[in-house]
Amino acid sequence: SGKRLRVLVDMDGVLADFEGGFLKKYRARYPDDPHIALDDRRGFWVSSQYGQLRSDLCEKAISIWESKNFFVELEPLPGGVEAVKEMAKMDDTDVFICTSPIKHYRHCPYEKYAWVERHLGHDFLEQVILTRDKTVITGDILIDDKPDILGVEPKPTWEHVLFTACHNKHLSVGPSQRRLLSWEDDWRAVLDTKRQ
Ligand code: BVP
Repeated sequence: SGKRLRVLVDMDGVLADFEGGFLKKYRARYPDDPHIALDDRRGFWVSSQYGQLRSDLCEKAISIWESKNFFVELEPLPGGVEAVKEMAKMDDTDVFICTSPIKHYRHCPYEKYAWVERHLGHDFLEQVILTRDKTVITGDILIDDKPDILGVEPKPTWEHVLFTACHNKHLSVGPSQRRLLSWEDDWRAVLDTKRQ
């Protein structure tokens, strides 16, 4: 009963293994340069931490996700595709994938659609929202691994549920911010708290 629940699910770091895919391709392309183990990742921006390690590594990091086939070849994170499919079948529930493309647009937007088609099916392309500003998208919940989601709307309609990732696991989040530790965590209970 009541209105439908609208769930926004981020892609990189929530459904697709951006960090793992980055590290694998970075090490293959720059075997003689230092890297940052996933356990040592801090901060959302991979490029910033690599730039702090050594200034030339910032642009080397960027070269990885600007390359053809980076986004489409990302592995699904455990349980994510299954959870989204199950969510989409629930009564009175609408699921959208809400993801920010990089501004180097040659490959990324195309490959994000191709990834969704490959892993969630052609019909799921209807559910894709590409936006650089998630605050203007309305929804009840946004499941996202980025700790600070800002944009032009100061009061977004959604509650941001922080999805745990290597770069945010040590952050102490405010008392009001909830976490999903992984797709094995109780995401159904999180959704139920938002139903009318
Ligand atoms: O498309 C991803 C990769 C890119 O930002 C987007 C994050 O989208 P959401 O997960 O918020 O939807 N990205 C870019 C950089 C550096 C750019 Br310079 C980075 O370090 N990490 C990162 O994810």
